[in-house]
Amino acid sequence: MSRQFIVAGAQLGPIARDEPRASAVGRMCALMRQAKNRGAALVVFPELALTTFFPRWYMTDAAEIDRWFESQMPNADTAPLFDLARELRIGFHLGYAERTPEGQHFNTAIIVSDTGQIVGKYRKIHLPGHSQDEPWRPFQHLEKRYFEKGDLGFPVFDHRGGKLGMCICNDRRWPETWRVLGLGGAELVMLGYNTPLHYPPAPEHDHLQYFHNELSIQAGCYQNGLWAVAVAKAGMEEGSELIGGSVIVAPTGEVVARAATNGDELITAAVDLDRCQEIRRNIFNFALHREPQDYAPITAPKG
Ligand code: CDV
Repeated sequence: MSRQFIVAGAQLGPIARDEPRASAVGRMCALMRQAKNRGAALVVFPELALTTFFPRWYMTDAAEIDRWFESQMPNADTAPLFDLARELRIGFHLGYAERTPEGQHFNTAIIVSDTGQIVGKYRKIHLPGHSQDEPWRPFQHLEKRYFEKGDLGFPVFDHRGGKLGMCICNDRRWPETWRVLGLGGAELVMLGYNTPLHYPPAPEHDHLQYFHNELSIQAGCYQNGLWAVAVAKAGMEEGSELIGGSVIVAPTGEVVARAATNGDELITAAVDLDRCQEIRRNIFNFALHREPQDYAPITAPKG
């Protein structure tokens, strides 16, 4: 299979609190068709792409909380995406809230092949925010309340002739995420995000949100010699402005595609997985130049 293909990032504009999943899936199917028309082999959707970003509300009722989660994948609401992928022969990446048969809750992303099979799964490890209601905030960020820390590590999947990895939103800010994926051999990392423009604990950094987004992704790509497709849910969603700025970044750290709007928008780029070697054979040749014996504090217990 060719290691050169077109990849698409399908940024979504806001999803209203009462917008049915079928509507969000309809918007995603339209973007998937656009991606196919542009020759893409793989299309990346954002974090928690099926609903509004529900962790912005404090909830106590288990049934009310579970309504935001998917107990099966695919299910009746998401089947059209899987069917269309099969029809168009295009793979996709999807972020969603997962409820396991054992009742665990994760912020999850999957890779689906162009035959509609789930070929990879990742559960978010770096969960930002807080777990109790904090009424001083203009909106909540309760990921620590609604999700458990992911239990799958940072797996890398052999797919499309390459090695594909995933991370989710806050994960992208942590160099450890990228390094572990890089050490696993990842050549293309897919990630979705919901990043509010306003960060209540440090509002003095609000104007840096787009900068910090690109800084983190570009550094992760360059320092590990891999591609990334980073895709936002963007725009004014239920009173919270989410940044856009979806990007596709090359192993050199260069941005090769960037969204121009805060709505539903497709970005595409031609990816050559062999270009990872430009970095991995040279400045970041891990086998030659890493010095892990001096990195012990990185994996020491926190605190
Ligand atoms: N969904 C997220 O993980 N959002 C965080 C915000 C809360 C800082 C992010 O890192 O973008």
